[in-house]
Amino acid sequence: MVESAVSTSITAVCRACGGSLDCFMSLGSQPVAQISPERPTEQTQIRYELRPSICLHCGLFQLIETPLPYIMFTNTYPYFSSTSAKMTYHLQKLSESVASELDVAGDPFVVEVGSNDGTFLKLIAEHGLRHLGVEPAEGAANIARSMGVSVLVTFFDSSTALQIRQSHGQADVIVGANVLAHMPSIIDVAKGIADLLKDDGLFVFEAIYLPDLLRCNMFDQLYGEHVFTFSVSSVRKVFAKCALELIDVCHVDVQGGSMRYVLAHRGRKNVAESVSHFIDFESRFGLGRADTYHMFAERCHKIRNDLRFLLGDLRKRQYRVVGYGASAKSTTLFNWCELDSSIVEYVTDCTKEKQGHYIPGTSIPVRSPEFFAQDRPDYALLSAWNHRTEIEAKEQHFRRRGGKWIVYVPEVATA
Ligand code: DWN
Ligand code: ZN
Repeated sequence: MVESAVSTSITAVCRACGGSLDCFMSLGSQPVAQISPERPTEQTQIRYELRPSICLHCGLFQLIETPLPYIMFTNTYPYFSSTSAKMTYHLQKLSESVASELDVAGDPFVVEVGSNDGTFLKLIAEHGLRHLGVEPAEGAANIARSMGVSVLVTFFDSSTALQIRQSHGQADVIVGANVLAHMPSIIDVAKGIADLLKDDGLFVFEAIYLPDLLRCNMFDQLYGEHVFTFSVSSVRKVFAKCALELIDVCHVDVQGGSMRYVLAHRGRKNVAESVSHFIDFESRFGLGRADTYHMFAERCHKIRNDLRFLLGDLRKRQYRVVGYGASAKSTTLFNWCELDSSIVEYVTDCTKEKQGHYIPGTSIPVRSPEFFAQDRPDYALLSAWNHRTEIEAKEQHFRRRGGKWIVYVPEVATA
């Protein structure tokens, strides 16, 4: 793996198995997704070429080039799970199901990798269970700490795992929600998980599910943080390298379609039928065929053309268009589709840390929901489409006043 002077890592082979990669599309030069500058199109912004690829050997979907983790996950990283009621509810249900599996008498220990703002661990802490979050973004960690959650501010890897094992002992349960896909050194991370997990422990993580991303043309879920997009077959192969066995999977309806993976030390637990069910499904879906990815690329290019045509036509007809949701996804959307503030006037976002800044790489300002509520745009491009129900419920005034939403996955449509 080659690391450029400062900011990105580029791989010529699979990050997990060293197999050859089929790079099936490029979404061009991109800035770091969540670093929203205070001035438009700051040229100092670090950029990388967004090139998704598939490993023809182990089936791991991965980016060829990504910004280094310390550049993406800074102390002021502005994503917080609690900005979404749906995500908050989902993580609290996960927390309850983990807590219910634990034998409190045995003084269990729960570790969350990428604990963000403590939305998951808060309930574990409230149950009085021993726990530790591992989170590199100090801002998010301090929010968790303010709710009584213990957090180690660092990146999780095999050395952090050893440090925690020495200071706290091994873990009964290790959890990761939308974080394992963000860790380029995935084999070292898997080694750390295996080392930290008790012999009869469980490792539970959730990540965007590759067939969902492909089927729904979610090109905007591709950005530097999402180094990998997992499938059941690739997870089974990657973690088997550290003697971790995939024992159960469950599809969950978050982030546009995700999978919950449950792993244990090899041979320690029975393997549920769900694993072979999804392995068969993925084979029929065509995850092992190169043309699956090339057809995905063609569909995404059609979305890009259709969206640019629609927005250009609305502009010609003097309609006002804004965006809704300065998500990491919106960085890929606006940069790949080359949309600037002459086409999308601003983007609304409830995250205070994003308001007054700009969509990375663009001249598009981020404004508050209060600004959106008093404004009267004709169209709103929903770049947080995975929260559509929640957002439309919040913004009923927009449609009542004749406003229309524009969505673009799985295809361009106005509603
Ligand atoms: O994997 C990741 C997912 C879990 O979250 C991370 N790599 C980063 C992040 O991705 P994202 O930024 O695309 O996540 P969201 O949750 O789709 O972002 C939604 C954006 O919209 C946030 O900036 C918050 C904002 N929002 C809003 O303004 N009003 C969200 C909701 C629900 C709202 O009502
Ligand atoms: Zn591979």
